[in-house]
Amino acid sequence: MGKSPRDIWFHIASAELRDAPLDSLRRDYGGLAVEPVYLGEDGSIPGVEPFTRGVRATMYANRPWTIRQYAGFSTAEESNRFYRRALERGQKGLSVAFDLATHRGYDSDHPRVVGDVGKAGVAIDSVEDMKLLFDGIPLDEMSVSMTMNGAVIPVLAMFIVAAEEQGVPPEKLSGTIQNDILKEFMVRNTYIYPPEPSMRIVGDIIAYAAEHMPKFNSISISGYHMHEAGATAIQELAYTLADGMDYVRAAQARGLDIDKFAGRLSFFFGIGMNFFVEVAKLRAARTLWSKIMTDLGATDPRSKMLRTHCQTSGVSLTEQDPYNNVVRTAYEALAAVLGGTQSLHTNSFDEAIALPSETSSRIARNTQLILQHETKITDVVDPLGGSYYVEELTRQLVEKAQALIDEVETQGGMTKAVQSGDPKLAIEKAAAIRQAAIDRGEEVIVGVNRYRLDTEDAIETLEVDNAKVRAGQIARLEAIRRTRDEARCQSALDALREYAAMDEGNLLDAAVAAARARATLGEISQAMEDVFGRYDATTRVLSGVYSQSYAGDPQYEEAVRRIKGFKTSHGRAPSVFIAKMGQDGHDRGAKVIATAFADLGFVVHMGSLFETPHEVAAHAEELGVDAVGVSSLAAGHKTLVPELIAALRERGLKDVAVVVGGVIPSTDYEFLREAGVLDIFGPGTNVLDAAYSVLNAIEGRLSN
Ligand code: 3CP
Repeated sequence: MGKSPRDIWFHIASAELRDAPLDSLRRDYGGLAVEPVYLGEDGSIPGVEPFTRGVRATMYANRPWTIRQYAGFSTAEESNRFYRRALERGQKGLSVAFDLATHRGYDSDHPRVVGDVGKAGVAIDSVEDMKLLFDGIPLDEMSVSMTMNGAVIPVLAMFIVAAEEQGVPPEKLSGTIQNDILKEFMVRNTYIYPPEPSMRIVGDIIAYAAEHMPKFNSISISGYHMHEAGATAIQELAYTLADGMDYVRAAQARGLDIDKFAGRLSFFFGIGMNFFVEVAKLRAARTLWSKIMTDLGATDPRSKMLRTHCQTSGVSLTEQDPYNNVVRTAYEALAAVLGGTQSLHTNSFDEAIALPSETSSRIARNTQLILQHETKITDVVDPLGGSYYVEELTRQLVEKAQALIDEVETQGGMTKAVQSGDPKLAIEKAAAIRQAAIDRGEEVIVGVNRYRLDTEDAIETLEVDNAKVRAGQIARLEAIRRTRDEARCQSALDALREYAAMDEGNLLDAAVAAARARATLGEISQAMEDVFGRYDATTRVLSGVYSQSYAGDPQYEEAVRRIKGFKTSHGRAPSVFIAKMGQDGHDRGAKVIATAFADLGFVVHMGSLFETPHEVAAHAEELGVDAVGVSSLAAGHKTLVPELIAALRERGLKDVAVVVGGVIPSTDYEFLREAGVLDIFGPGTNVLDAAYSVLNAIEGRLSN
């Protein structure tokens, strides 16, 4: 007779429990007897392929998920202080946020990153910075996640060398490197090199980790950023898993045995407000991945486990009535946990406005601590398993995501699909449809399009003195360049360049040697850029989504009429240049605005990503636009916007209206207005309101 599901579960659970008796997991809630698991008739068992009910038999009953808050700002010393405090107060793992200069492979003294250094994460230029970042944090004990994709080679190399100089060899390092470049081309935009060499880098890291870092997760295949860019649950699932398939194939193509590396592939999903869909999404992801890996040749069950980190949704946070965000984040965290995540970041309530403050970070961390210690939800494995609704949603997500994966596969896989730009456009379309539903009030956001407060109280926010951080980084860079053995450093960089050019040798190996010789992050990146080149993406803007969503809407039609009126009186349509400056690649908002404005009748020019204020001013002059709309989500606005206005004035373009949208603390509004900005649109701005404002500004300027 075959083993019963309970026997199978018991066998795996016992191994997970090591010597502890199973009874230790049983609970008594005041006379109510509670088992750690409830098994149904469908044969689905937690800890057993296809892992729909979770990758562990005992899940949180034996070990709760890792509370892993993503953080980093200003200098390595400041971030280190923040980490140590968080660890003292209940956080369990680290997750490093790097600044955008670091992401894009620039040292802090590079002229293109003046507004970015230390802003949306910590500035890391060399091993010396990396050592300060982990000062007093034993890297053989603490698992460290690093969100890095573009400059992944120098950052991981510096991490390895910093650990080495702490006395910790690579085989003892535990943690995760994001190393997921495909989604960067789709949504997050912190790529450096073109797709092909970027895929080689991913493969080199997987290979290096498989050989030298057995406890380290070599990739975090991320749907989160697609979710944030507006992807539907089906798109997030399908594109993420399809990315994973390409990474597996890339590693296999270099001769690696799938079961040697697949156990260290990990995932990352975003968790939004559609509670049960988000729970089902994680269950569906595990189900699909297990099958995908079987098809790709995996035999070890560990290779088929989809282990994931989750983050509550940043775009679900609102600038208006921001304490509502505490509630939103708590529900999202609950969905992530009921979906069976391994690790979780809960957002701080002020993240739609600024960098999290000390208080908001504590509330975010405590949201998870309260779930783990007070709610008892960790006592029972997959408590929603068997719910008719959740099982049906899981089934549909599996089926529909599989259909979309098949579509991508017929195009030749994700590396090819990404180059066609189609998945990016599909996500942008979903984002525009959702934004239109919010603007029309069909989708309710409490405190924004319903139950809005008459007056909003300003909340305390954290600000980084970017000029000070940059000056400090530049001083440290100068000291490193002065004191290092220059010949050794240059020959290590030459070797790296050669590995890149010859398409052989492991780039991470060569970068570790360069990092030891105190080559900087910018120099290591540049050595590879000399061979691979820097990728310049073409920007495509959708049309028609807004006009379709608003068909028959009187307010929309009134706006279209006004723009037609403008055309009649001026003999041309009003024109706008949408600018993204600095290294901030978050372009969802910019794309939504571009799409909507174009549908309304504006002539819209979408700038490239990563421009300097002077480049934007030059385009504005060349194109003769009436207005420049700046989209800023990475806190560079106070440096970059005044520079843009000065650059426009230098060119004699004093009539070009400048408006700013994105994540701007209300305390900066006055500063920006004084600098010459005509209007500011925070998160939650209705697109039609923004269009009227821009049109009024343009007409005001033209009639003066
Ligand atoms: C877990 N373990 C167990 C059990 N559960 N053992 C017995 N019984 C159980 N029930 C074991 C595991 O096998 C593992 O050991 C160890 O405990 C740790 O558990 P884990 O589940 O692997 O958890 P963790 O180490 O936290 O790793 C989680 C994953 C990792 C695998 C998801 O990749 C990760 O931490 N990712 C985080 C990614 C991240 O922070 N990203 C930030 C993005 P073994 O290892 O020995 O098996 S922030 C981006 C923000 C937006 C932006 O981009 O700007």
